[in-house]
Amino acid sequence: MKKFLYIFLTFFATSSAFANQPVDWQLGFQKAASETMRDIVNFHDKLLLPIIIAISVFVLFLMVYACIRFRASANPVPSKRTHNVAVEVLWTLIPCLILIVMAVPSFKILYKQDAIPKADITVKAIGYQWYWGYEYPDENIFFDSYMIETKDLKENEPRLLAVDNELVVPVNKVVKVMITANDVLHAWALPSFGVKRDAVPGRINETWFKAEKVGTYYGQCSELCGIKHAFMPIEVRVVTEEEYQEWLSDAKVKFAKEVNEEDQFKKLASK
Ligand SMILES: [Cu+2]
Repeated sequence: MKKFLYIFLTFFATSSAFANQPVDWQLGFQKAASETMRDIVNFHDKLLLPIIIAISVFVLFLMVYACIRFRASANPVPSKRTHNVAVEVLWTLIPCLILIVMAVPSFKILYKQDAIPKADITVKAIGYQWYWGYEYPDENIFFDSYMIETKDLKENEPRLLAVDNELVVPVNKVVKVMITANDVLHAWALPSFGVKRDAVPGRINETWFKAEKVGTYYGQCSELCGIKHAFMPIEVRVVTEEEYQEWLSDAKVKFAKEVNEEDQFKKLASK
């Protein structure tokens, strides 16, 4: 028993250490790192799971009861009854009520997630076959984000999840994500933030998240998009405000989308 408890505890200890990415033998969701995801996890754990378990136990009980009580030896002359109005009304009404009980909090979360608060930072994620491109429209930054091949992985970099250039955002700030695609349907999904939106060519979808903890979070393209669908992961590094500003000043040089107009003008003038 002690050994079992130990294994049980280590399982939870390790899963919290690597909580922002999938782990071997994982059950349930990745650990929440935003309010939205916390709502979703609570909804699942505290409302849906008890309902599911209660229904499963009830149906199992009915089956076992019917098997024993109405077995051929105990019940040689079976009833010929085909209708029972009361039972039929009940087994229609009760499931309806259960669905309503689930629908109300579900819609609440959906609408809360749908309303984008005033954004501190806006980023644009563009799906390509088969990698992501990220743009910071207000900062003149644009870069591509490719998965790192298994043979090139460094220590601690998770296989099929680590990328060369990750999205960097500050902690505790509302990040608005505009999502689109260049070729086919993709989907930008990050389980820890409770975020998943389709990337549709010619259309911009919007979502948002506010990461509450510094760390690295992994997601994957979640819309079948072709042969390398499984190899276009999403990596988001959540950093402190100071680290973000530092990254920003480097990125503005490294990933400059277009030459600053003023510089260009000066260049032309000097010719
Ligand atoms: Cu894709």
